[in-house]
Amino acid sequence: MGERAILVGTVLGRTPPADEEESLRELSRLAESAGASVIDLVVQRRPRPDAAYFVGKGKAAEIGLAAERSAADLVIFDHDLSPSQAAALGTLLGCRVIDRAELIMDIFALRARSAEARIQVELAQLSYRFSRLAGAGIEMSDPGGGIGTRGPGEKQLELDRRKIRDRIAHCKRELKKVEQQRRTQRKSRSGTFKVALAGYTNAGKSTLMNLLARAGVRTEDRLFATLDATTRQVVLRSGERFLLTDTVGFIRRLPHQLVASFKATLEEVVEADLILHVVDTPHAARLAEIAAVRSVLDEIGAGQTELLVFNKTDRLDDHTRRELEWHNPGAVFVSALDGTGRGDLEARITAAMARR
Ligand SMILES: Nc1nc2c(ncn2[C@@H]2O[C@H](COP(=O)(O)OP(=O)(O)O)[C@@H](O)[C@H]2O)c(=O)[nH]1
Ligand SMILES: [Mg+2]
Repeated sequence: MGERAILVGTVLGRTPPADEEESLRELSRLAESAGASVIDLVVQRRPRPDAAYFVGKGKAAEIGLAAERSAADLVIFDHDLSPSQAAALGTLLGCRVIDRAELIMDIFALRARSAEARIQVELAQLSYRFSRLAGAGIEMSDPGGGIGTRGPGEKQLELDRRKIRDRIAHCKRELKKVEQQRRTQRKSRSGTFKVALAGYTNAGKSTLMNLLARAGVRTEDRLFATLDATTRQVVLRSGERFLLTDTVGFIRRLPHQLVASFKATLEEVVEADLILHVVDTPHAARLAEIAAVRSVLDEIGAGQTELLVFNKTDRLDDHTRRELEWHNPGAVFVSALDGTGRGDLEARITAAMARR
């Protein structure tokens, strides 16, 4: 039996409620991916977060009661909590409290297989924990902390902080080596046209990789099945060659610690000549997902040409398809699953190669 989780979403300010609903649906999938079972959902509307409890003390007490009644192990907040909010909520709710960022990092930790991915996830988690400890330190040295909160407590904190800092330095050194290896590899491949797949998690990037390159990459109907970068050579019927890279998918509000620590992996996207931005087209939230992917691409500095690839057309109705074609004249429509549109996509890649 997995942990029993209550999810808490907050519709802030002028956010359309539908956006928070979609975000909560996704949080629910994330929680299940991490092995939890979702037993309750709480949605609240407020103009801005409460400084002390995020959802406000009254709502927090209500969630506490619900947690007690349903014997929940865990309460997951859809928004990022400050260290002091997380601590205050933990005390009030009487069970473990985590936020979206921690949940996403947890899933990354579950999925990490290669040494590189493991170090990258560890670095992200440590950076996150370190920023929390730094916050705790400030609170503990607050005059309001009182007798008993300083002294040994502070020293323990100092020790933890030093241990974490040492470990962070270790991870960074290891990743430097990986980056160096990748750079050498890339140098040996320079001259060959490079195409990178990017997109929301579960959009079908790995399936498309397997279609084009017969790569045998793991594809699954789950979030973050792929964390590593896989590069294969594709030889088209015309005889032309290019390198295709499949890599980690993105998500709304991807914790920036993860983006930062996956720098070596994401460098493959930054260095590509062409980005295939794969979209889960039948998904109602495709526009928000496209925006989320573009914001991560911006964050990593991938400013090059992007070709929108509307995938899963086998499950798309005609009306939606015509509408998308009208609004995105440059896009390609494919089904990575049954191969429809493959010729179009290959022609577009060839055209991009010719332009270079
Ligand atoms: N119906 C349909 N399903 C697809 C298509 N492409 C991928 N999928 C499914 O979508 C899920 C996620 O695919 P995957 O390639 O692992 O996504 P990734 O996270 O972007 O790498 C899997 O269950 C795939 O079988 C498609 O063109 N049509
Ligand atoms: Mg994948």
